[in-house]
Amino acid sequence: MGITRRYFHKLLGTVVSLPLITRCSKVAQNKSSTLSSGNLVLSTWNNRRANETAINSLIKNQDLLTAIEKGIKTVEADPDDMSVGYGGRPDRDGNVTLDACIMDHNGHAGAVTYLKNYMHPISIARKVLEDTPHVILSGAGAAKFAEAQGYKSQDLMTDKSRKEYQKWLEKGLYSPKVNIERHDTIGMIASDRDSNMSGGCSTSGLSYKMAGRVGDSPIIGAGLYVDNDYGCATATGLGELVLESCTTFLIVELMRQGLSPQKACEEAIGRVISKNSTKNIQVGVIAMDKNQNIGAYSIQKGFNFVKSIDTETTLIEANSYYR
Ligand code: SD4
Repeated sequence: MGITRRYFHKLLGTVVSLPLITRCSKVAQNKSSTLSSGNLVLSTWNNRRANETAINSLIKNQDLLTAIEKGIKTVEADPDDMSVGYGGRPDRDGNVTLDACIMDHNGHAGAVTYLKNYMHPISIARKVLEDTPHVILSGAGAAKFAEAQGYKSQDLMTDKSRKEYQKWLEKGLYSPKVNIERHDTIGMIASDRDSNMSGGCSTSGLSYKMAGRVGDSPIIGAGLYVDNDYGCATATGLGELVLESCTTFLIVELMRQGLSPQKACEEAIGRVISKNSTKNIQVGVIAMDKNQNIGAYSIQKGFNFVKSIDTETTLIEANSYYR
């Protein structure tokens, strides 16, 4: 039997907490003052069903990872969401390749990248977290692991995505633009009634990307980051820009230094804008802190997200840099 992650962590021993700088400590000390009594789930874009599934799971007292996995699976199985799982647009070679990650409140993560033909990469990412000593499995190795875990590969193209792909092949041009990319990637962050936080992210990546391309979504600190003491964040949009600025790590780090989730999101998007030409590019982020305060921001108009508190789910338009 291999070394499982749990055992691996045991081998590493207990994590020693380091003293925090004064400004950070203040944030931590305040945490009980405005604490919400309930569960909170946020997801990028109008992923209402995913949110409702996740929050219902939390209401039933299921754990955060189960709630997140269940929520994200609804999108992965939805043929009408063409940025995630089944029905996701393929790469240039006609392969649907999937990226996903999940991160728990203990700061541990699992991810799969460039995984072909499995409907539920989020579940396989969770298995990587729970049953291996690793954080990321990629490509053929991830597929081998998925098979060993009992997952079955299947064709993830639908008639619609195949037709669109055939049409795209006529010109074969690739130039990502604002929302023309029709981003629908699901990044989900959640906090339970004990104020623990976790998150997950799943995507088929950019439509018609180069074969082998991996985006931000499965990369910890880029597409998703959770620090249970301070907050969590997830991103969507043109992954290359998110990867190059470690966007979600930055957001959480800024919250750790005392910024509100909203200000942290704005600062992180500002960082992307300051280093890139972003007139036609979309990146959107959402975040929450330990007190369940939330933030969201994007480069372009048109980014929205869903928020569920107990039984109420609302779609919210994020503010953006360009209006
Ligand atoms: C990627 N960030 O692979 C993803 C794309 C995305 O909705 O968010 N699409 O770059």
